Amino acid sequence: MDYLKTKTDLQQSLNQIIDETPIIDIHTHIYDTNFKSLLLWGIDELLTYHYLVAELFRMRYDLNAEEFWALSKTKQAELIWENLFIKNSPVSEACRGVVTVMSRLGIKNIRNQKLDDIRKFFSQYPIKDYINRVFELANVKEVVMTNDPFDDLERPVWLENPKIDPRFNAALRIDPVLMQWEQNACPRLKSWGYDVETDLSKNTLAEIRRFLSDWIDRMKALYMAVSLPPTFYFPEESTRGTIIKECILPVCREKQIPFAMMIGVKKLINPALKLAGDGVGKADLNAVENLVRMYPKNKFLVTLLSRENQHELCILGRKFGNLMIFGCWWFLNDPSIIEEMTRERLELLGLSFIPQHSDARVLDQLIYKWHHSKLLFKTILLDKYNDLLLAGWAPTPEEISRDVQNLFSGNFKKFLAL
Ligand code: RAT
Ligand code: ZN
Repeated sequence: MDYLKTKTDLQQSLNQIIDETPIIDIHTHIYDTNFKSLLLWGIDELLTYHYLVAELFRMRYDLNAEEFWALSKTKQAELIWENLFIKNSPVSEACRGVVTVMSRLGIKNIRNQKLDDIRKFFSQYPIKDYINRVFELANVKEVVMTNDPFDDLERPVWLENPKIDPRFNAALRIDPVLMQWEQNACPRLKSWGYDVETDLSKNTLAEIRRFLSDWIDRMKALYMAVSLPPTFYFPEESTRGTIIKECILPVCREKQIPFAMMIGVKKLINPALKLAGDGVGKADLNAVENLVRMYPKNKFLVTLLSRENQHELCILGRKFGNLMIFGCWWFLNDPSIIEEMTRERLELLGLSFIPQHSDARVLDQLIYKWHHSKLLFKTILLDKYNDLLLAGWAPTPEEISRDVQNLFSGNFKKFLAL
């Protein structure tokens, strides 16, 4: 056996394994080419990412939001470039991300480039080649999209039975069913031929189940997903509570797919900023505890937006095998917090979690989100294996490779197969 007996040996082996192990990115907002304009890529999309829009309004408090939104995308991108990259150093994680993407694509001397020249660089690629290039650079072998049947651009694509690129898996996103039943989901289901009423009669609940099943089958969805506010509770005598109990959970059981809950978003605390206007709040984890205990035959994928919830979530994870903790979501996807959360999870959960997802909204972001996280995983795992070495356990490269594979794809696949 080839045991790794020094920190230097561990480091060499680990760095290579982390670079070479392909990833399944379990939550993104990117699409395959069938979805046409929904697939975002290139420099203008990178610069107008909503994380950067929020940062622009800090630097330019004088800017009127309506005037900003009325500008063309190229003008918005120029404003962000000028204010967040030229007039100030781009040190925030989202700004650094844009720089990493450009560097790793081979753009030299980024700071002295004209945006128009960078645009030309991106436009040299046919989109299919560009997808391959990005997947290769990020070493991502598959992604899971976020698929919303209530989206008027997305829904018609699915209805034409598209042949989806096998690297792009689907997840059925159902926020309107749980968050806006009366005013939005109910009338729309009705218009699509489901016999539903706003009251939740037996028949309406059966029709909601039929709707969910139809769309899981149509999309071949790997899981059903929702984003929930910090006030989310379960069990609850409410429309949301009833639909979860009577529709979501039974359909997930029948289809043997997980229910993914992303909890902690305070939607539109600053409405003028649109997608960039959401905030965060601490969730009540009794809700998750009740769900995983009351429904042992259901599988739950959970990520929480509040840093303050993370330790409690790990403890819950130790008690319930039907709970799979994933990712450092959105406001947590920053080096200092990824570092803290990943160490905490390794210490409390061993290797039984999914350390990261990208949440990429722009294809190219796969490059930086994974590059930055992998840099951190190299340091964190080196510490963990070295501590183990000092305790008297020398791992082999094969064992490290097995562990990293589980973190990067295996844990997700095994959880789906349960
Ligand atoms: O991270 C984000 O980009 C957010 O805007 C949301 O998309 C969030 O991840 C979600 O899926 O609701
Ligand atoms: Zn997301």
